Amino acid sequence: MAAATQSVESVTGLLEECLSKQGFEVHPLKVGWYNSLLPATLRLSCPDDSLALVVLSTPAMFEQAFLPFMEERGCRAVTDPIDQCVKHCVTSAVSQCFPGQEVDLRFDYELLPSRKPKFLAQTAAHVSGAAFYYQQSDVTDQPWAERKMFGVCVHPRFGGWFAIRALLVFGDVTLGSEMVQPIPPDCVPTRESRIQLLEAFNFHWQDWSYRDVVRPVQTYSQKQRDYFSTPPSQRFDLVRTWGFLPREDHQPETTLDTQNQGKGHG
Ligand code: B12
Repeated sequence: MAAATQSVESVTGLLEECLSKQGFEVHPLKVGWYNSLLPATLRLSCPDDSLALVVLSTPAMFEQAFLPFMEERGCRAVTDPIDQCVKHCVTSAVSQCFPGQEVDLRFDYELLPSRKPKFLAQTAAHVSGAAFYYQQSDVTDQPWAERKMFGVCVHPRFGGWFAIRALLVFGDVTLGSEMVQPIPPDCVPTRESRIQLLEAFNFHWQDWSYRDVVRPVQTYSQKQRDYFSTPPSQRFDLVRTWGFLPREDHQPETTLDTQNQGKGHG
């Protein structure tokens, strides 16, 4: 497909058509919006007017993509099963929608040789307008003294019941200057609610209360909650109890530079 004929709407729409059926959302952004916030070591190396798409998983991904993936492929005790599934869905969608086109795919769990993340998922989600990234600096008169508080994105429809999975960079699709950067909905507007959100995310993330900071339209099913509440090392045993049998007859994954964060980000 010739790059010159592609508009942001056509690229986003094509991928969305494939991935929305599997419980993913796709949001476009201009690389420059992302790069302008980051130090050189974390910036993307393509031109600032290039198109990128950030891919989020919604609560439906578990039933619409993950369980069918496990059914079809069995569980493979190599890398995290959710990561394998997301990679499979995104890679297949990209080769189906953009055959022969060069697309730089980056997943949330991948690291650069410098051990830094291949992309900052929350910054990308914020600049695309998909989910507001609440950071320590968004709280005036902070109550935490010198302590570092990790920031968290809140989706206007799913609250914290989603994850940011991938960034697709189209170095040969150039966006015009008329494309305006969207502002993500500020659904946690007060100082008190932001403090509550950041404290829940940093001090009690295991109870998942941070996910309900806004009333979500959909949350994770009981099965999905059981899955993510299980420590990553025991998830293979859990999925076996659901009837998914292990398969060892596969080729190992080819991305040797990838590494799980060990937390099993859900
Ligand atoms: C490393 C990592 C961790 C580490 C360190 C956390 C951290 N934030 O540094 C640990 C292991 C502790 C961790 C834990 C968790 N994590 Co984690 N983690 C990551 C990971 C892989 C990279 C984050 C990172 O290193 N950032 C680097 C730091 C320096 O970035 P930063 O603080 O945002 O700073 C940048 C911005 O401020 C930017 N910037 C500057 N100015 C401005 C201005 C604006 C407007 C903006 C937008 C940006 C911006 O510049 C800075 C860099 O120079 C991301 C996935 C990814 N690839 O991004 C998931 C991720 C952040 N984790 C996530 C989650 C859910 C968790 C857990 C709840 C675990 C879980 N299983 O669910 C816990 C919660 C935290 C806790 N209490 O422990 C989710 C968060 C989703 C969300 N809604 O925001 C992510 C995005 C993964 C995902 N797939 O969705 N995590």
